[in-house]
Amino acid sequence: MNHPKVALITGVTGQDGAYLAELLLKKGYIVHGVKRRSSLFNTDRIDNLYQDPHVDNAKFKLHYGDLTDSTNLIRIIQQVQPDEIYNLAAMSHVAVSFETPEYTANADGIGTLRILEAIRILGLEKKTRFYQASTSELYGLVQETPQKETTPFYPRSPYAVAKMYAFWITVNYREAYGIYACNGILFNHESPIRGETFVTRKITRALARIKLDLQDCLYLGNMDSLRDWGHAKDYVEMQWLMLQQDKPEDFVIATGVQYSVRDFVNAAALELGIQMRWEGQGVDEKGYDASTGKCIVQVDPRYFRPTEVETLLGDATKARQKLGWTPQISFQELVSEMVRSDLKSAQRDELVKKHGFTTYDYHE
Ligand code: NDP
Ligand code: GDR
Repeated sequence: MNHPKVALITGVTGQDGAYLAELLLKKGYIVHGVKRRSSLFNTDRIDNLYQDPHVDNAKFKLHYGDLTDSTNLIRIIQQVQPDEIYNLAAMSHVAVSFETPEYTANADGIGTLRILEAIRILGLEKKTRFYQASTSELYGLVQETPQKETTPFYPRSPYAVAKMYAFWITVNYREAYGIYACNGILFNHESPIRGETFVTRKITRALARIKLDLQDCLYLGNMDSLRDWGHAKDYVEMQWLMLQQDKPEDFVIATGVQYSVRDFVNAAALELGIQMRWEGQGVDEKGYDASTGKCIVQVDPRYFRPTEVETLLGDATKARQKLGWTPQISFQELVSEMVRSDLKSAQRDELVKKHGFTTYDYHE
């Protein structure tokens, strides 16, 4: 009988980590995840996958760790002896990277080097395949539209610069040491478990709360920026596929369709039955609910970035041809799923606000 494959996921408590762990468990893998120590529980997204570590044969195991600690990474990789490592851990918020540039470089850039070095130090170059979570932010100030694997990079934030180091060190270790190492250059991907401060989730969460009178206004930054938004569930499938090929290569993963932040607001509002009407331009722009006349969206310059990535649009032809991949979930389905999920949470909060209690079956 074949032994089950063993995977190690850094960033397992994040959006992609949670979907990928679920996918790999379904495929029969033994999955190890690295989680950070936190003063509060930080495993919400993977609690559904939890397996009691006290029983034998648990298929999902967690280890404390951090990308800034190479001793810890070496020890975990030595213990786990993974067939595949998915390096998803990162300080992943572009705006926050301007506030914490040194930490971001350490975790997102050098952190990747630490894992690759651990593979070498432990002599696992021929055994362990490595996936690096690269990003469309590498294209930054875009040099070509749409962006594909050969489009030159021009990073525009400390986050993107750190990820650029991680991209090239992955390529270098592949070429220098023959490690099966790939970069997935993934364009933005979202879901109901997206972090609440990324723009899509911020919008769906706020509009759901505004709909139920739990919040008055949604403050946003650059409403004109254009993104190629896909669904995280689709994209983790690609991360796995990239490690199943005959030879390691880098791939762009994107939908090839672009929307603005304002389009996203409109789509979420439509889903909630809010009739958006827009006034003015730039920083003065306001969005009203036409049915009530209430101003519910305003631009707050505090959310502008020192250098912005105005437009991203991916060309995933290579992935389509070589990995046989096309995204399954449309933009409208993505928005609808996120809105429904956030409306449910808002309904729970509404009950607590009105009556001081909730019930489990309300609006299920
Ligand atoms: P999230 O921010 O949701 O998750 C990031 C994960 O990394 C969390 O588990 C977080 O832990 C962990 N983490 C952060 N810093 C460290 C550290 N120093 N050591 C160990 N773990 C750490 O990101 P996503 O799931 O959205 O993205 C996954 C990866 O893909 C990231 O590397 C991101 O940069 C990249 N990416 C994401 C895209 C997207 O659109 N989602 C597009 C392209 C690339 P904790 O839960 O404790 O905070
Ligand atoms: P991004 O995602 O920077 O593309 O990085 P984010 O959702 O943060 O921003 C997308 C665009 O929306 C604009 N924007 C706002 N953004 C946030 N967060 N909050 C706001 O209030 C707001 N108003 C407007 C931004 O300026 C930007 O143009 C994400 C992350 O997941 C990265 O880790 C990943 O590498 C890239 O996607 C691909």
